[in-house]
Amino acid sequence: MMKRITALVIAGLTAAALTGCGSSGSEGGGGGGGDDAIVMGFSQVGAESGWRTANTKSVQSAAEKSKITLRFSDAQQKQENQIKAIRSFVQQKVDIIAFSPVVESGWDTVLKEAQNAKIPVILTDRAVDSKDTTLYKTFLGSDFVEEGKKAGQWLVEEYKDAKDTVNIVELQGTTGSAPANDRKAGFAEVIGADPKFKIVASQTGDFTRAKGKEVMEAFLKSTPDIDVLYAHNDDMGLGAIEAIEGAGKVPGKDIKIITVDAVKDGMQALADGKINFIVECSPLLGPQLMDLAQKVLKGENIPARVVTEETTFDQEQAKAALPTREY
Ligand code: GYE
Repeated sequence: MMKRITALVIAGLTAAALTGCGSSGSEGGGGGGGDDAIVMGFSQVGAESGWRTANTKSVQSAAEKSKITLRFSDAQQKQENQIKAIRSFVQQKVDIIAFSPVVESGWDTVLKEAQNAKIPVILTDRAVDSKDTTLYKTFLGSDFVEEGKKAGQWLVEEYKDAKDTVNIVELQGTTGSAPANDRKAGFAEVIGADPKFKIVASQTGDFTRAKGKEVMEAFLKSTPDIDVLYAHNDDMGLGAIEAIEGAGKVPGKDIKIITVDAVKDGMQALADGKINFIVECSPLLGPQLMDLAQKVLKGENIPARVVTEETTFDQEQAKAALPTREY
């Protein structure tokens, strides 16, 4: 029975459906216990990008390898769905909850409920802004401010001899999400040192290709001289490339493009000369997450913050890396 439910849940049932199959899976319930009986409730943001798809796969396959029973719930980019899923995991008495918070704010109440039920929580990929850091055991994921800084540093170097103003448009990630807030801040800090860099338009593209295209089309109409596009992820950059080509301009030449993630499609566009620089953000968090979960449930100490290691790619580096790229 348990196996069948897990398979169904992995197949993508929503939080509401998850509530429905609530109390039937109690094999590892009751908090803690031996490794082989661990049940993890995992609330994913959605399936908005190539990054997210790779992240979901990584979490699912790592759970399987570690013999952790995963109850997977897709929130379709909605915080209310994540809150429902977490409540449902609490009701089901899972051993541990992991989730990737779609936005930073508004989690205290539900996290307190998990804490009261003595179910430990691990934040993966994205952070929350709760003042009470005892509400979660650790935060595993990238340093998004650093990613924004790396994007800015490339730009400063690329235009170091330029005298004229450099007009930049920015496609932000999901409004209120940690990666959108931090990638914006890190980038702004670095380019802010030189007044020739001007962000002439900045809007959310919600981390999706379709929205990236739509917003870039609007930018191209409203802003005549765009030199650079900074997109908070590859998918929005890829959507924007379609808009740029549609407007009769050459992406990577007429408009230089910087993105974040380095998923396969992004790396291909970089190798093809349509993107100029990508800051890597690794979605392969699954193995570390399972390892941390096992340690927490054994009562071992774990660091309060686990930062993912990542690099950057220019066009030549992308050509070299593509054949062995995992995602
Ligand atoms: O960069 C983007 C995704 O939270 C790091 O979410 C993640 C971001 C990633 O949709 O592509």
